Amino acid sequence: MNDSNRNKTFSQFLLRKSIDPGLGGVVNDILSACIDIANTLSKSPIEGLTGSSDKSNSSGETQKTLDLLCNQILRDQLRHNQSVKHFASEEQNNAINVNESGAFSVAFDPLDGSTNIDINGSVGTIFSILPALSSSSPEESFLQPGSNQLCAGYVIYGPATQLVITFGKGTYIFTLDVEKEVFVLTEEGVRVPYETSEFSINMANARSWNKEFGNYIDHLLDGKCGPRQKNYNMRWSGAMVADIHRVVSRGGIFLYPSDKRKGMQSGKLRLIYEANPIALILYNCGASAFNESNSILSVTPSRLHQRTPVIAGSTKEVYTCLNYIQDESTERLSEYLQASLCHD
Ligand code: FDP
Repeated sequence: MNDSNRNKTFSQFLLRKSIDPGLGGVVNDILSACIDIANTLSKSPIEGLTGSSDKSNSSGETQKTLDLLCNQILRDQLRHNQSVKHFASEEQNNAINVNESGAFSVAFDPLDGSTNIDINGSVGTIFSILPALSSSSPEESFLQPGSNQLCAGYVIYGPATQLVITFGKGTYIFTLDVEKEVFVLTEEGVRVPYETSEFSINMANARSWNKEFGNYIDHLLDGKCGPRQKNYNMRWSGAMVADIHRVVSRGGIFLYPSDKRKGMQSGKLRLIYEANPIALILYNCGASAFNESNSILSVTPSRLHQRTPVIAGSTKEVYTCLNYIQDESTERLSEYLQASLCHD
């Protein structure tokens, strides 16, 4: 990284890149909320904030106490920002009107991977900023394809708190200086390697996958002895932000496909709050993000809480996976190649 840019604060970065001040102000407010969230998370076991609440979200998932608290922190911060027209959260049923003359619609997942909270694992906040539409309902403003996003980012709360962000040209990583409470630039021009030998999936769902997708994973597991002719490593943290951050940092493929379980026919992850912002970040570092047939960013959502399959990461591996899903002949190829014995 160019030394003159290292440790530039986020505010200095906004000025240097001539980011629209209204848009920059919205991101600054999101980041203030994220600093609050980081502080809240670090004290949560002391203050008895871990564990589940007695509430559930619109998808019927039980909400953690911290899901609700982090949602409230973001709401409180954004509702005073004059540039925000609406916001929508994974943790709320409906989109909220903020300021009629605002220019932006902000969607967020306040605490992604919150099941990791109880094990002190990494979690994150994901956000997406769209141009606000002057439409009849706040919800309609969010029903735009992800390619319309003006800015997308996530903050990962791990050993360091980091912001990964794109304004549609390149992806940047900032690290929170906890003493000064500012994010400083620690990496620019982030690139995800084109090829990988690492995949990320919840293998416990294998029995529910469709046949073609199962073949793809089988061939990764076959390693050098199978048609892919190389060994793969697997990692799954259980928080999308953490698994995607690995992909951003060193390449890989992240997979949450559709499967045959009840309610999972369209996958598990949310298009507007999770998949779209992650997809914009990945595309801006040379990686790819698809549902099982199209680029995620090309999909126009029809519902606020719409789910989507996600196949994202190192481009060559993403395309290979799509070839399997869309072509049953790989099974025959596998049988043929398996006939020749191979050992590590
Ligand atoms: P969580 O439910 O803990 O918020 O957003 C959904 C998500 O986590 C992702 O962060 C994560 O990748 C996925 O669900 C994990 O799902 P499984 O428990 O089915 O593996």
